[in-house]
Amino acid sequence: MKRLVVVSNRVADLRSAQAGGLAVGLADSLRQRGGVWMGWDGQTLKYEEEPEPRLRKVGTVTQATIPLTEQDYSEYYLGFSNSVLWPLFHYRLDLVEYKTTFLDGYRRVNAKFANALMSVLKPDDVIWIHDYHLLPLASELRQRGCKQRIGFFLHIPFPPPEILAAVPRHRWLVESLLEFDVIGFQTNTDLGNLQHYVEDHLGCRLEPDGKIAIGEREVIAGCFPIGIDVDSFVEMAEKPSDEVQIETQRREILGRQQIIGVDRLDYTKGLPDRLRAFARLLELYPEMRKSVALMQIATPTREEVEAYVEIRKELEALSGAINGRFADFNWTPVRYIHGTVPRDALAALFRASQVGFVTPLRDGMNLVAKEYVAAQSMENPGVLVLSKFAGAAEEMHEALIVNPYDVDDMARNLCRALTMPLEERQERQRALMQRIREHDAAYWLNSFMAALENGETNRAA
Ligand code: GDG
Repeated sequence: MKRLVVVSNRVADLRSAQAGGLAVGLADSLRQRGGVWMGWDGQTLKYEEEPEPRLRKVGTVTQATIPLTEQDYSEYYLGFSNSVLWPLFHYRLDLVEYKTTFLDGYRRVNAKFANALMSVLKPDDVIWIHDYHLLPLASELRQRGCKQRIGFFLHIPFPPPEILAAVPRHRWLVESLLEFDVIGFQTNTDLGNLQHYVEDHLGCRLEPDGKIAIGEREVIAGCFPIGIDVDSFVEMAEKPSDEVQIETQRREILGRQQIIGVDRLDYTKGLPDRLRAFARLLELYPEMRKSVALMQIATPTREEVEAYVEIRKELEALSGAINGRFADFNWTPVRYIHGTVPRDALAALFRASQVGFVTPLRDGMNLVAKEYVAAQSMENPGVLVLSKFAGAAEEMHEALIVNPYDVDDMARNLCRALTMPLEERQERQRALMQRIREHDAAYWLNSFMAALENGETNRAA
């Protein structure tokens, strides 16, 4: 087997629990196969230096990390990646903030990654690059003479051509993307969006097997839905800590149900309307008051970007207002936690909650939806209420699928979930569990590697 070299903006700490889908999905997959993982070490230097990657072995994986400068951080990371590409790829043109220096920084850091990577590569390696920070990296590597096969996986949505056309230099971005040998997306919708763009804007031809023909070259573009390590999540869910057990028993004695939401605090996750939907539930169904509470864990992220400061303020105000309006001396309707919870506690909390409430406005996949299902017991499973705009909705049909912009629709489905008969819950759980087991982390890794190493076209989704 060839050595696998993975590259992403950050390298996750493989020994500790992480918040963030890329870290979770990749760590689960890479631990199994072993290899090299290269990325930024999270340090910012005041002055430019051409960095040598720092190597560190953790189990089967060698981590290779480089620092960035403060200017890189502001232009490449906060700027082009998170103030242009992130909002735009999530269809949020209103939140895009563009400056010319952002694009310069983006290109400079991709060149820096390419230089560092060239110093660790061996001729027989196979390279797998991740996410929107590194769209032009294959092109940079090819310019430096890299001959190895290079794959790319986009964890976030790929927007329709009319939206993509709003990014400055969008044509250059997509042409750079086509320098990869394999391009992977989460859903068929994302794949279709790239196909439309390359046909309409670049005049490329699509082969009957889905490959994109560019002159003499062929690029595989496919759908590879990311999954989780189901067994390890089940194991964590089955072993609740004393603290979680006591809290669950207290609720059971009081006859109270719990709705749970867990997200990075990001404007794409639909959090304000999720809270409004919960308030609407209490308005529409007064009998639910005191018998249900919402626990929302919102993990801080990208706090230097203005849009994230705004969403935090909005959520704090909303949860305060809902509690002010409905709370009683012995019942708090919303428990809003702005912080990070250990992964095993998260699994146990999912199992102890009767509804998993996952309502992004747009999401590449959404691993929380899969984790909530993995955590349920077959004897008494909870119900997943899932946004139709999460990539996960393409596979998880047995969830209650909602429109995250429609507060009434979400409230009605919350009520349906909270009152659903056991038999129906079990039927849905059985089907969902089977699906997340079929498309788990190992399947994702293996199907992508089959395309990258052997040129197999993926027909999974
Ligand atoms: C991107 C795409 C795609 C969250 N809070 C805590 C915590 N988490 C964990 C969750 C889950 C992960 O972080 C979040 O993953 P998601 O998939 O929901 O979302 P993104 O971070 O936006 O991920 C997404 C993903 O990449 C993978 O391709 O699915 O669409 O946007 O695993 O459990 N983990 C811990 N404490 C927390 O407080 N331990």
